[in-house]
Amino acid sequence: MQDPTPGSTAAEGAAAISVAEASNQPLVGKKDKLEELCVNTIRFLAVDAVEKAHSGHPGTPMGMADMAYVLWTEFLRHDPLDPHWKNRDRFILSAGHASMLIYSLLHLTGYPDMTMEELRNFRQWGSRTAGHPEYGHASGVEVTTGPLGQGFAHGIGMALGARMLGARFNGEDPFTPVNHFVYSICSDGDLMEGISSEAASIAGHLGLGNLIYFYDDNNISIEGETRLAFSEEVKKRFEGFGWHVLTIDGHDRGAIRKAIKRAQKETARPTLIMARTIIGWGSPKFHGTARAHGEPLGADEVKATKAALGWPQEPTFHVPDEVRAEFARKTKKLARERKQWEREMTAWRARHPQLAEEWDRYWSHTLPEGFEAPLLEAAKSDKAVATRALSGQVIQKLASVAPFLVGGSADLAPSTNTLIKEGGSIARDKGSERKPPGADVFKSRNLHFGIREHAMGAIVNGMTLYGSWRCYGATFLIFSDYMRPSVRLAALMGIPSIFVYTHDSVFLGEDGPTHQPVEHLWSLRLIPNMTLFRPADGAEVAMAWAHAVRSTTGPTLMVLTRQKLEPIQRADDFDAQRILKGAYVLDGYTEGDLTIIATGSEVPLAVKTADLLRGEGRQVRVVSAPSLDLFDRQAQDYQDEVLGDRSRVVCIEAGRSDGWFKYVNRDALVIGIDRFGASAPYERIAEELGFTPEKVAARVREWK
Ligand SMILES: Cc1ncc(C[n+]2csc(CCOP(=O)(O)OP(=O)(O)O)c2C)c(N)n1
Repeated sequence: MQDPTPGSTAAEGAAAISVAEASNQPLVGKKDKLEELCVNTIRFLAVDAVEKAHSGHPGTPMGMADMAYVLWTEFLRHDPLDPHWKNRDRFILSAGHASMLIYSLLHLTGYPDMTMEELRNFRQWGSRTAGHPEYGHASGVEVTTGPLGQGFAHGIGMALGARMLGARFNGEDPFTPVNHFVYSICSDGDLMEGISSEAASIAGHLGLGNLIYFYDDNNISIEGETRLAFSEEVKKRFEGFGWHVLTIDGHDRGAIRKAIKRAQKETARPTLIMARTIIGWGSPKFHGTARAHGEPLGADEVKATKAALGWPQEPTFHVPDEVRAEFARKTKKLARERKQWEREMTAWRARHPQLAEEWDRYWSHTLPEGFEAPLLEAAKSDKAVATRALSGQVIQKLASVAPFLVGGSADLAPSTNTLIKEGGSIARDKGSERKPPGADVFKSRNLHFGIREHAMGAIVNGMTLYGSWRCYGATFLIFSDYMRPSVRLAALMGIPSIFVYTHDSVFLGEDGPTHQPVEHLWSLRLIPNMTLFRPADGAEVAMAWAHAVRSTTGPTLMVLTRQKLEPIQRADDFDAQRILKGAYVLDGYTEGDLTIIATGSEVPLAVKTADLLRGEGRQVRVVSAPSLDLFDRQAQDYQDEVLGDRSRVVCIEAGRSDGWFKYVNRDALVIGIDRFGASAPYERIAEELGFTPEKVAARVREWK
């Protein structure tokens, strides 16, 4: 290999390690040469794919290639032929813009669906090689990354999931079914984003020693050197969080190996390996510069880089035979561990049949036949009750039949009613502030996210992605804003995370407009592929939870009241499955010249208003719409039947009105709240904003 000639570079000072210096690989011996060839293959697959797509990020994979190579060929326990192996190490490329790095690794290690054709189709319509790695597109991509910081925090959910599962199944037996690591490569951007601090803080607090993160410390982001905006001492910061921090030259493969080994031995703290690297490593002109970050190198520079690293100019997407053989050899070795695990697992099952049954239940999320009935029973009430309280009752019942259901709140559990009674707390042991919790603590079911909604969203997703859990995170609806990026990712990935949002409207009262959601219902409903429930009574709450735990294709959002709601009178033979149509005619009046449709706390209001109007001789039907997302998925005929004449509909919901016009004509009456709320007792707010039966009835009379 020739040393590339460092050309003019904007990177000075700390960033300006020369390529020759950074390579630091005395090229003696066959092994080193072969290794160098393997690492350069990763680099040039990225370079060529970005060049062909005319878009992408070549410099970061070029800089990360050494760490990725060592990790993926010597440490990461995975089997491309069984990508869902339960005890595999999880790998997260948090710096999702460097996606060609993971695609190259998946290809070279032999994931059957990551063909050369896919690499050639990088960033093209229908390919598995999306611009940023997308969960479900390519096996081996454990989580969708791209919004910086998210992958970092999702990985912490996975590590927590692993510790919790281990606490349940790694017993006295010498064989421990769960003993893998969670690895990630993250970047400056990941560490700058606030979510990583929240998540790192929890990981340090809980002593998640099964986490090994690489920080690609290359001093470069889009606008130039990171020193423009980032000068904190990352090492001290993470040590402050309680992490074990190592610093290495990220191009020194020997140092990388040593660091991973040290990290694996550190069981009481998560490890951050700060790896100093050079972005665009190998590019004579652009290495160490922001220019290498987010655009193709360009034909001339590709040529120069290939020449500098002794790489053939043609063909593009070149994988030397010996490289292919080397990856195959090393992957086969790592994959052996899977087979060994399977064998030991079979023996373990025979020794512990009951535990094995439980293990299967966790992974299949099996629920007893007819499990909804006790939920419905638990949520029955003939008194006024807040839906958050009903939800709390349902959670207890559900938790008793679904051991895989766990969750927590961002320091609001007494208000969100999400604590699993007798579920214990995942927290540090009392009296040992700096000592990580003992293994037993992870047997508990209640998570305490602290006041960290951003991380909570991502951790719930990480737990869900892990595979054995159904996990919820709870806070006030207003603070869903603080976790929206993760909620969106859950929907995009199509995973069944559960988000519980209480204090769902201005009717939370005295806390005032900072705490009163107005735009949130519609804002959340705009996210595709998720199901928002705003239940009106116990039956709807129970069915919402039943939907949430059964879902496999997207997140469920539970939106619940703080205030008490009058119970809804239901016929004895009411079929609760109707609730899952999303909207249904509530009372017996199937004919009616007016339809009032409402959600959650406005359903009892609709019922009372209808009574008033019926007293005046009008035909009125009431429709309860606990989930407009489910309603949207019903056949057109059903939707037409429920809504009736779309000019003769009154919609009532304590939130922005705009979205309702999707269901009704412009001349329909939509009673919403198109202003911020106010601080006052909720009865007064209802009076002022016109949310009383008398005021609604008056609006109806005025209208038609
Ligand atoms: C939340 C978020 N904000 C902004 C971006 C756009 N973006 C993509 S990469 C990047 C800079 C990243 O710099 P760094 O993390 O150091 O990556 P490197 O330059 O090393 O590739 C930015 C701002 C993003 N992907 N996510």
